Amino acid sequence: MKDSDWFGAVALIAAVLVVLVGGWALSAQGSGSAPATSATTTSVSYLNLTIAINATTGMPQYLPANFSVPRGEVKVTLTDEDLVANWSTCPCQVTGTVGNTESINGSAPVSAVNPMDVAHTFSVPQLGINVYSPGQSTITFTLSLDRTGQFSWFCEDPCGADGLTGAPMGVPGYMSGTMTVF
Ligand SMILES: [Cu+2]
Repeated sequence: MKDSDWFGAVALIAAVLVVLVGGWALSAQGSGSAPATSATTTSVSYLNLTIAINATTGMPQYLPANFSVPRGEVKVTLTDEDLVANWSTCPCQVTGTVGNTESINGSAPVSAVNPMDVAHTFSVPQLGINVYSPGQSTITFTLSLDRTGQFSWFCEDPCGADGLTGAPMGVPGYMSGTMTVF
């Protein structure tokens, strides 16, 4: 192929891309005030987290601790295999989720959780997210993530036998990790 043909082909591809991207941008703008009904702008994805008992240390551990989710709506299921616990100073107000609610074992959405029932939290301070997990339970909640980046999450319930040192609270990957939004 001659150089001029190459140039022509590249120019054609570039022109097609400009048209495609431009059209996408226009349609994204056009959806405006109704993103919930627009399949092109709201992705829905799913994230499954488990709090399991580490077979070696015997300590509760989030699996996975480091994970990636796309922007948009993320429907999270958190299965807690740890024992029921009582965190008397729990703030226990659900924040940062869609509706500021969570469901516990398939319940209707609740905005507050009984401190007597809280074994662990899933908290992302940068995003204002706080959800509360009773032990031996499955909670579900939806996140609406509009910022990309890496966000540290924590369990804020001092759930280790020795407080904040050692596993699980003091060892990354047990009760803390990184959520990457892409
Ligand atoms: Cu914990």
